[in-house]
Amino acid sequence: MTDDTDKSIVLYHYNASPYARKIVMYLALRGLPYSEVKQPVIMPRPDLQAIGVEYRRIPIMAIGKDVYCDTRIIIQKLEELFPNDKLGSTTPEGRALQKLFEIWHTEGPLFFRGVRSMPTKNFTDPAFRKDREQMTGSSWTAEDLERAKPEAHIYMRNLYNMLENLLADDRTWVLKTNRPGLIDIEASWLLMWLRGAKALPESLFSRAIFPKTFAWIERFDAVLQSARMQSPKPKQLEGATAAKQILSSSFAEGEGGVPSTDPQKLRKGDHVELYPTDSGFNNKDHGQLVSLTDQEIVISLNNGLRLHTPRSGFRVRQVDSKL
Ligand SMILES: N[C@@H](CCC(=O)N[C@@H](CS)C(=O)NCC(=O)O)C(=O)O
Repeated sequence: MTDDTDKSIVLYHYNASPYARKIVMYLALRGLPYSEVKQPVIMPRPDLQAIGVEYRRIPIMAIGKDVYCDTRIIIQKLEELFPNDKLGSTTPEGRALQKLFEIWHTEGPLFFRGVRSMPTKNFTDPAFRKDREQMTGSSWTAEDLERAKPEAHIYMRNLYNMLENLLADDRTWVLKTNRPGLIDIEASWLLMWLRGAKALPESLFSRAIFPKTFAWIERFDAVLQSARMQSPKPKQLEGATAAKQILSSSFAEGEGGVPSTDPQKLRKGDHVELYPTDSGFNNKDHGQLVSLTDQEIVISLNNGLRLHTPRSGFRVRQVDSKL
């Protein structure tokens, strides 16, 4: 049987995005070839309009005609669609801990507190502040950012404390594997970003206070750097070229369905809107419902692309078909 699915990976992102860096780390550790379409740090993003996507958060990944929004679904699909030598844990406890780190960072309070731990001077551009206020629905004034820092530092200390505890027995990687796994990414990407920006004060986050965590991050960084040197360099694509390539490719995965047992009682083909509920909620995508599971929502856009999001942290609901 021939496999006519299209597995070319296109990543829409910008370098400063910690979420995008998480995916770039993953792709480097896997040595997977990909193209990238660099995005501005604020809206508008015409390259996304060119593929009919309203969702505004970064990163977004296309594989063939399937478009994945949110790092949780991006990593899940990279694991499923490229299963040889994948990074996810193979033990039940490992998978559970990996998931909990993901939830704590992405659905839980950590990411937002990580951003609040960044130096306020990094966010002085008025256009940037306005853009992020639209995206998060919260204030980004210098006074409010400063006021939020002590509380944010406590959240970050809780992460360091948790890691210091886990690494106390001198294990090299979080799940005692012989190379870093997905969990090492899930547990470190936010800290790596803060470390790169020298964001956290030495008085609260020093090598003396958290020796094991500092050593683990340095080890991981060294492995990542060497993986980056060995991986294929990402191919740079213009938005128009990427759109043409994506729109004319085939689907990366088969079409699922909508079970009659789903608590929302939606049906395949329903006209729906789809948007994240934690941030970026003003940007809503519309389309026909293709598939629903506990983990995933898939809709078909007008241009034929299929848009995938995680189920948690997103809302899908039926709208008037004339919309
Ligand atoms: N839960 C999402 C969050 C993504 C997110 O918040 N990304 C930030 C950049 S790190 C963003 O989109 N910021 C606003 C923007 O770039 O428009 C994920 O896992 O991908």
